[in-house]
Amino acid sequence: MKCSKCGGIAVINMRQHRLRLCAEHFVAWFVAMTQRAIEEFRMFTPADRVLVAVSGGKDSLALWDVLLRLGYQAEGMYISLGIDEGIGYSATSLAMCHKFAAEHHPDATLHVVNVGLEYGQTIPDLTHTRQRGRGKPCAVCGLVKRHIMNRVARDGGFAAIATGHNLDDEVAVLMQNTLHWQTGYLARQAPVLEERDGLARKVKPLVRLYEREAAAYALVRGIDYIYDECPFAKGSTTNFHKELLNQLELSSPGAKQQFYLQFLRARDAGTIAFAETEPAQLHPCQRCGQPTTAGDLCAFCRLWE
Ligand code: Q46
Ligand code: ZN
Ligand code: ZN
Repeated sequence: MKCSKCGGIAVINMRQHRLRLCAEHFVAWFVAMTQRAIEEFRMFTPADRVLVAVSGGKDSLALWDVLLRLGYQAEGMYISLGIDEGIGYSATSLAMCHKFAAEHHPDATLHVVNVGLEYGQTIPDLTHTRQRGRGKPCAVCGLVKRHIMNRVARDGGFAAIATGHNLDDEVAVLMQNTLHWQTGYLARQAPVLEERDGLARKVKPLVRLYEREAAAYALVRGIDYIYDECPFAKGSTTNFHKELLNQLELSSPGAKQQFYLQFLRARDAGTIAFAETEPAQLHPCQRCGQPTTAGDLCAFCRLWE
């Protein structure tokens, strides 16, 4: 297999782009595709400070690497959830973030928030007290992560929070929203969520890239990452939809990309329209000051009551 650009040995064949690239040209292509999304969706500029949510996985570490290589002011943020499940998930993923910074960008800043140490209970502890250990901890976990990310972004004066969501993630959500005709979500699903009433701006610079491309990027750049996903992600609907979409992609290369990008184009051009539900009114929580739709206390503060 030869590189479409230089004739050297190709390390990846991207059928949806009819492109085979060698290691050097693939890295340049991946960085350029990220930059293209940042500009196309007006995510941020070199003058902005960006907080990158890193999990120790391939997507978020690849994103942090690309942003730093592009010269953006990108600081990492890791939230330690205290999940072990026999594989030391949180400990290993934090170690991967430190290792990445030390090996690739020793001058980079990594903010670490340890939920257990800072608030007295880990995510599994909270699930135990709140749900008597029943069900998955994902609802509590999502709430805690959103709160902490928003707090760090706001206190640190960051222009945006960048997450490593790739095209596979976004297209799986799109499929889920379409299958259930969640029109409110379909009206809002986007690579950029604007700042609103104290909720930090959120951006997804890898939206043009497939998951396998992020994995290939990490491999070619020698980025070590945690291969296991969070043990609680197993069997999720998102993973099931990702598998279905991969089968579709196999027989029809580019299907995932088309589904997502054409949805964005058609919606933004007004060809398809979804009635946007009026966003709920937000007011500051009396304890932490973060925006909430609930009563005096936000859902996060009520967790610890
Ligand atoms: S929500 Fe659930 Fe994730 Fe939290 S408990 Fe793990 S799978 S990490 S994205
Ligand atoms: Zn080449
Ligand atoms: Zn609060």
